[in-house]
Amino acid sequence: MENNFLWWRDGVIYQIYPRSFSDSNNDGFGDLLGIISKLEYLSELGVDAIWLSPIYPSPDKDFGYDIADYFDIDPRFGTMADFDLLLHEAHKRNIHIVLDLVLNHISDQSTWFQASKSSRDNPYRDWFIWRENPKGKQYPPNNWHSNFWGSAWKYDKTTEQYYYYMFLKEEPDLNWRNPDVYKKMMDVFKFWLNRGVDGFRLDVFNEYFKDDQFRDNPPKLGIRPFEWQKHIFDVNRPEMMGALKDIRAILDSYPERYAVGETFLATTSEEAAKYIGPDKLHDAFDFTFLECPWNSKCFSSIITRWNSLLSRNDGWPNYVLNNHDQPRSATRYGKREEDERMKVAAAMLLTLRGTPFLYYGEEIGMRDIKLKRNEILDPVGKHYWPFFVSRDGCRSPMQWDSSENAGFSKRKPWLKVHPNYLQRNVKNQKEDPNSLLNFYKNLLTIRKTTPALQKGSFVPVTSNSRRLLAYIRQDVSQTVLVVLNFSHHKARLAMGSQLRGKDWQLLLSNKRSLVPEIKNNWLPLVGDEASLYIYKNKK
Ligand code: TEU
Repeated sequence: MENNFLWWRDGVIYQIYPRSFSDSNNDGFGDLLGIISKLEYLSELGVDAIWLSPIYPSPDKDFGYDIADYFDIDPRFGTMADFDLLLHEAHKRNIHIVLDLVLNHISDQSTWFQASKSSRDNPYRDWFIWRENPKGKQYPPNNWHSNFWGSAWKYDKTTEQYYYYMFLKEEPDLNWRNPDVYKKMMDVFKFWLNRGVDGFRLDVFNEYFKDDQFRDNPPKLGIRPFEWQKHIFDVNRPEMMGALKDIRAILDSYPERYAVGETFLATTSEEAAKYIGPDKLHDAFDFTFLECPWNSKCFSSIITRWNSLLSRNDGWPNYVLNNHDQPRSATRYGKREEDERMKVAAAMLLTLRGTPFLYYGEEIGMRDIKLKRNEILDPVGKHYWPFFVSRDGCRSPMQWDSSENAGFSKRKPWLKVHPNYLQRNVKNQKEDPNSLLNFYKNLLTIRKTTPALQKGSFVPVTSNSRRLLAYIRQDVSQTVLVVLNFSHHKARLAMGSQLRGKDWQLLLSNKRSLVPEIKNNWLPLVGDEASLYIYKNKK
């Protein structure tokens, strides 16, 4: 490992959905002690950090994203002592802890909101956004829409005003313009940093501030009502930049701390990039990657754009193929139970110039569970059934082995296990040298021991191919060539002048064990091949 290895830049971050990872007390619900019991697994896998989806007390209307108290742990996950133990045990293994902070909104059951709604002159009243429409109480204050469904305004009979919410009505938005709220939010960061937390994933951070005049959003064409307006007044307000600066100053007052933002409604890489920089966030997610069909051209154009955008502001890219809100990549791209495409995807994710984010179970190719209507738990899935696939699909319990409930718990889990767990599980894949899990493990090891794959430059080799994606990662001492075949058919790569006549060694491949014969400067590939070659630069 290089001396100046920086965990969040050169390492790999693994997202855990804690209620679905490992259940230590067999109540059907994953917990912190469960995560601790799997740290050895994560350390062997080779990840440098884990991001935990929310573990704070929550009435669970939005599965933990409706937090009731930012300064505590939900008893279903354990205690603050368990959390401190997790920090200690993780740090012992060089695994960093990233917490999910949902500071745009809070649960309607929080003491803050309960106080705020109790009367118009309660000291907490202004902690939330209360408004009315001069035309009368039957009219919401403006045309803003909730991202989930319906108007973003909920009328409260007791005090005869509307409050604002972007997601569920049980998730009222905090008023970041109120100085006490602002200070409290900064205290949340300090509280967890002082405990030893290494970083944060900021849920919909670019939604913290809304237009101070509450102007109507202009109309536009779209599929669902939320898209019938341009979200210019309810999101991405300029005041955000000041808040990011303050957050960054707090983080920078501790060594090696990190924040990655979930850029809400960022439909282009440009929008995400503007929040990254030395006095802003270390990183912001670019979700365009997650939306690519299985087509190398799509990935390639995003990679090129993201690299060039971030080189302008010294930003560092990150790449993600899965999270807790989207159907899993193995479900989107995988053919039945086959994992060859998943190996190509893994080889891409783990060799790009940027921080890779993995999502639990991705390393064993977990597929989404299918739910009957009465099994759906996700409020968004319930509301839009059958037009929208519920987010429950990608949140099913981790498949550890073939014992009952996939070794996740001895009790019936809170959400059902995928029936393929009998074959598809960690234990089986550990034993199979050709498994997806071992492929991920090898990639992680290679990434860790090959400096060119961490900070090395990125040079595309292919640009306009639908089938092939090839690129070079290079530093002063080594050059790695990554060749990925997105098709099922054989293909060949033209070895241009920069690739010719080198003494290539095979680093890793899912399809071959030796460097193939390069005839007339064509490198052959079989279908679904992912291969990494290396040569040592002459000094
Ligand atoms: O997600 C914000 C967001 O963009 C999603 O609401 C997305 O539109 C939706 O999941 C449809 O795919 C964050 C969290 O990741 C999500 O789990 C929460 O439900 C949401 O914020 C509210 O906190």
